Amino acid sequence: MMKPAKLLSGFAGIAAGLLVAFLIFGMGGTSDTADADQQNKSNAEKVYVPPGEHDDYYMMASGGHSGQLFVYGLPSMRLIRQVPVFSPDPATGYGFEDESKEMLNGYKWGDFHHPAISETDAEYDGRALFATDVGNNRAAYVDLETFETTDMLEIPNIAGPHCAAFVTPDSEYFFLPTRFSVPIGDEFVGLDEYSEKYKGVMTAVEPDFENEQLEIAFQVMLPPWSYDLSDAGKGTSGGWGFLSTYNTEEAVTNLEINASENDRDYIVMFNWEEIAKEVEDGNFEEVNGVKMFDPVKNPGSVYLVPAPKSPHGVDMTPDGEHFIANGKLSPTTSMYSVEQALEAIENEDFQGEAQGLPILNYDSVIDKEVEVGLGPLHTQFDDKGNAYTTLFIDSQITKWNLDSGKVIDKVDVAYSPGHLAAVEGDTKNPGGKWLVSLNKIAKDQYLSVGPSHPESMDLIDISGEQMEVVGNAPSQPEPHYSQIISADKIETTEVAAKDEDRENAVWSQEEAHIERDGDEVHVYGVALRSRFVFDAESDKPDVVNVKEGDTVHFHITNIDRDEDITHGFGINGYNENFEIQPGHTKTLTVEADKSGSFPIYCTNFCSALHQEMTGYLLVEPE
Ligand code: CUK
Ligand code: CUA
Repeated sequence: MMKPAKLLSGFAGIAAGLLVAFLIFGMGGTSDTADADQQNKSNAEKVYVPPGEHDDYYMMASGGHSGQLFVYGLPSMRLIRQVPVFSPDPATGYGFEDESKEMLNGYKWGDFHHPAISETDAEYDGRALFATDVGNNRAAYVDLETFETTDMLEIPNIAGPHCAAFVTPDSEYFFLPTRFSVPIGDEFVGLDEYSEKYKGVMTAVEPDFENEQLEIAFQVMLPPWSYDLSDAGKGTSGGWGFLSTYNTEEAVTNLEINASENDRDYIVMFNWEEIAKEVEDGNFEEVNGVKMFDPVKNPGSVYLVPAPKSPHGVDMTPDGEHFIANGKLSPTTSMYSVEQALEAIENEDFQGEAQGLPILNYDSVIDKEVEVGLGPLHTQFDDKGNAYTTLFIDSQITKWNLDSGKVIDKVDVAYSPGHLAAVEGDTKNPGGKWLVSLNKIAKDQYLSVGPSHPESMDLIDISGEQMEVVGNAPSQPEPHYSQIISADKIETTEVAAKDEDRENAVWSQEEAHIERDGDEVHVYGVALRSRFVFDAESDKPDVVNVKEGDTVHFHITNIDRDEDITHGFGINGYNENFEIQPGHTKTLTVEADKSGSFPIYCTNFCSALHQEMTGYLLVEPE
């Protein structure tokens, strides 16, 4: 230790001393830069997942108007998979091969806003994810063992189920209230009768986990307002659902101005357990084959709570004792007490009614108003009694305490956050480790691919007192919402079970054959590394001969039963392609309306001889 001191003697020592002093006092920026570098390094370590290792969480992000689901790993923010839900996908052949084509039923797009993971006892259970389509009024079941869409429901009597999906604590139902109001029934009604004849409709969908299917249980007729966001009660508020409304002005045009006149809109509180009982007792009318419940004719299950101007998100606290409404045009967020609301209902403590529904007295129900900042949209929670609210206008996240209502911290995000998602954030036990800000605008964040830039997301460490932005990544359009589930709750199927009785399946090369019935041709083929076998008897087993005008059904089984050995099936010049996962059977129906020689080839690189995995479709002219 003495050596350096010795070196600092005499003139050299003075010069070195000056240099040190200069470095410390003269160039304050250098130590700032060093601090920032150190900070970046330690942040990078927090989110670094080494090659071959896995993330701790799955983030299931909705793809908005792409109609798809995007699966990211956290904390790395790596995009792991795009799962087609409401729109066709040429890579997997979703919407091309028969089964998914039938499910999509001709729809070209969907608008997927809010994913909901199934729950058991108010915790994500990792069985399924429910998706809703604002664009074309559908709901879908995504199986989380295979990450495939297994069922699609087209829902009548509704327009734009934006205020969805929220799942009840034991996945009895998930609810789809609508953004738009439309006339009930098939009769045409003009906008001059909007207030009387148009209705917002909420649909209760019942999942069937065994068959991975969905069914409409009932619908509830609501006033002609816009329903924006929702959440399910749990604990004290179990059995209840909460929706935010705007346009209670009932404007039919120029909503930007006309739907922002009232100082207050409402949170709709409804007792779904009670409504389900009423429906069971026959208190409904059938509309287009669905049981429609009218809460005005059957009072006692739907109530209104005044909320700050044009509320957007409504979120239940993890203990189910409070609900929080964010008024997007107000600088405050309102926190209500469930206990007080139930008491007000009990005592008929009403301040009036709207469209035949009682309005609870605001002062009796409000717990506190919190000054969070400008443009509050959505709120999430941690495991320490704190809430996190996005501020769209301020481009910030506010952390505030649920008990005290005090703002603890604010952090900048890039830019204009809509939703935010905390790990296990909608459950009764939020994880408290990470929060992702889902930003609407990326501007200068990445290499420009202008004029259209991606959306962006910030990863925020919320384990400490202060929030810390530790990562940022572009995201796929458009991340309205996501839910983040602990990776150990997801158990995937790697290879489909060999089912000897499966319709249209052929389990060996020797059994591959072609059947003809008039102009219907059925090819029972197999795909394996690295060939197609369509007809074992033929000296050219990978060639299919048909006549112009025939309908060809390719039933192809992937008999490679190894993890991740997927084969593709593309027909050159016929505009068809699909994938077959290991152990699966898929059917593609092709109208052979064009004569000629069309190469068939495997489109998914599967082996060293993948390029050799080919065949021909020969269509003889009429
Ligand atoms: S909405 Cu609030 S920011 Cu569709 Cu959930 Cu997008
Ligand atoms: Cu099979 Cu490439």
